[in-house]
Amino acid sequence: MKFSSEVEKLLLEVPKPGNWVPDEYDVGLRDIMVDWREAERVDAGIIGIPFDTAVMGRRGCRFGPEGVRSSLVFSNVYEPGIDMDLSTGFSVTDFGNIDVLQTDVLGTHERVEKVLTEIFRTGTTLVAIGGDHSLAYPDAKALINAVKGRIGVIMIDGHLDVRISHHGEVSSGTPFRRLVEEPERAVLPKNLVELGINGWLNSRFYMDWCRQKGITVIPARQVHKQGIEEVVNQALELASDGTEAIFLSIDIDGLDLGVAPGTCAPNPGGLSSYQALEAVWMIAQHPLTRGFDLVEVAPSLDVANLTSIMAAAMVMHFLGGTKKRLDNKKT
Ligand SMILES: [Mn+2]
Repeated sequence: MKFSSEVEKLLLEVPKPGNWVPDEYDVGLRDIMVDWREAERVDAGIIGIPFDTAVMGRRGCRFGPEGVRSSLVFSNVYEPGIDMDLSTGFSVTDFGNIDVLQTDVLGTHERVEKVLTEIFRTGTTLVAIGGDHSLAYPDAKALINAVKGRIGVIMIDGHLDVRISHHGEVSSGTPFRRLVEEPERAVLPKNLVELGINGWLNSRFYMDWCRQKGITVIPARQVHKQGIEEVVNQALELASDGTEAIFLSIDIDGLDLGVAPGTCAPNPGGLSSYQALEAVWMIAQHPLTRGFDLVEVAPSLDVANLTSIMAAAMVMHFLGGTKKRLDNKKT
């Protein structure tokens, strides 16, 4: 693949997976994933954004790409439950990590938007592994640039992330307010669905703002009572209403702290691993879905790698759903 020289300079070398003694009948993601520099064209790709300077609390998710990748590359490419095999008729690449600016939030966002815009323009379905949640703004903005129209956004998170924030500074708590107030108004409030909001983590002030704007908030408790399938179908209907593409953004703290302890703000009562995987699987298959960012995985705060393993499984389900979407398009 080829990009502008500016973007190629911003893509760091693709990390090599560690040593492993495989069962020769297994096919792992490491066996089918190619370096973007050697790829002709690809169906899907992953990219890492090692940046956590916008986190207000405990940092560490700049090591998210490293943690998630190390679980991800050793995943087998077959899953019996969804009966998905990525080893045939599906091309996937690793774009490596973006050369971020460690202490400059907006400067980093500018780089991220530039790189992701060019990748989305190739038609590649992209998974961006963060990094903190402030990145959802440039990540989704890149998709807006590529489709030149309105997009729908489904986010899974413990927090509303529509803060004005301290003195109005950009933080990991502000991306969805920024998206709704984005200059081109490419994300209408009616096309934004916040799923899994939960816990004693949010303010009434921001909940009222979401309601006044017309943003749909589906708390985790409602997901548990109503069932994941019903709420995801509802979310997809809203996000696809009059839009060109759908972007999925998952803050790992939208999942229960039992399955995602390794994050800045672990969340009791969040989504179960099954609910999260099913949501990703369903959303990835929607004809409009083009991008996914998975953020706030902090390996240094993790317990026995659980959070990285959980995150890697969601990426695999997203890749599986993407293959299914592309297969559906062919038939
Ligand atoms: Mn968040």
